[in-house]
Amino acid sequence: MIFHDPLCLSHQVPEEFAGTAMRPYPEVATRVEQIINVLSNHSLEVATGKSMDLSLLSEVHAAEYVEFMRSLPQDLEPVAPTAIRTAGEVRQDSSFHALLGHYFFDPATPLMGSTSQAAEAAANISLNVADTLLSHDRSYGLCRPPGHHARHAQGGGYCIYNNVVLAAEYLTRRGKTVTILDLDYHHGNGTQEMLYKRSDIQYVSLHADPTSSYPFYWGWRDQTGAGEGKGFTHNYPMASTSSEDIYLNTLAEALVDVTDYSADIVLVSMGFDCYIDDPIAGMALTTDSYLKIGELLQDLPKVGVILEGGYHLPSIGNNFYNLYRGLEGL
Ligand code: OKP
Ligand code: ZN
Repeated sequence: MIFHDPLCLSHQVPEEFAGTAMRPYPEVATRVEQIINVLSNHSLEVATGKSMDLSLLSEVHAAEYVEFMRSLPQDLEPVAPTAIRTAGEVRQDSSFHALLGHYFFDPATPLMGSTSQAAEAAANISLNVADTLLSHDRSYGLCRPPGHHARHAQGGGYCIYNNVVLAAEYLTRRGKTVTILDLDYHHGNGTQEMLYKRSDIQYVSLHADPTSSYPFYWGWRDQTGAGEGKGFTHNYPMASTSSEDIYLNTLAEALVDVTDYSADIVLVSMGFDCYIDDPIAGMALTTDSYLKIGELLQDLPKVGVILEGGYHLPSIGNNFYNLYRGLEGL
């Protein structure tokens, strides 16, 4: 099953702050539309799925953060935080801008009136993917906005809710062990942090070297988990310009961790931004590489794919389809 919700397309912010000037926002609705186009050209249908119980959202995330998102006015024009609260406090009567800097860790993640609805639709898709995996071997979610940077009580990095952690939590509550395999170019700092002390969800990530790539402060090789979770986080930082060879060899290495852990279900936090022409990244995967990645994952018994980044248009459509082909053995 491939899930999509038109509400995910309603979050459309025009630009982000890029150091000295604004630039067009790369996380556009067209990304998902192009995936759907390619899928429908191959006669593959996407479904909206069921309305799932979203109360889990306020457990995985701080209830007050979810409440803040729900309180945004429907007609809010795109706006990003101006100051990030790295210290100090917000108070009861703190202004909207004060709260924005409190609930976001990144000045480049604008919000607008439809953002909360879009983010809940993405979360709902992710829960549909998880639920489907209880009875099927494969499931895909065209989630947007993405999720892997989102923290327990903060958004950032284009992410509002951590879709993949939500799916993983849904599954562990039904007795399953889960691996999250994060193949986005950027490290999933939110995912890592939310699972760092847990042993029932393994986190394995391939990503660009944090010394030079966003999110800069996480994803080091020696971050391997803490307490109960010691040994259940595996980071594979790579040169930010890595070739297909380096990428696939590193993936083969990381898959040893995955098979050693032998989770009931593998959720792939799937970004397509390692693609050679991605406008905000720098690696060199091709459309063919995604077929190879799918094939490398083909023997895993149960796999769910949750969309994260990937900003080159229109290649994202064919890249998604090739991953699908590899995973399905088509
Ligand atoms: C989201 B996902 C790059 C600035 C990056 C935020 C990137 C968020 C990526 N020069 N700003 O992991 O694809
Ligand atoms: Zn990314």
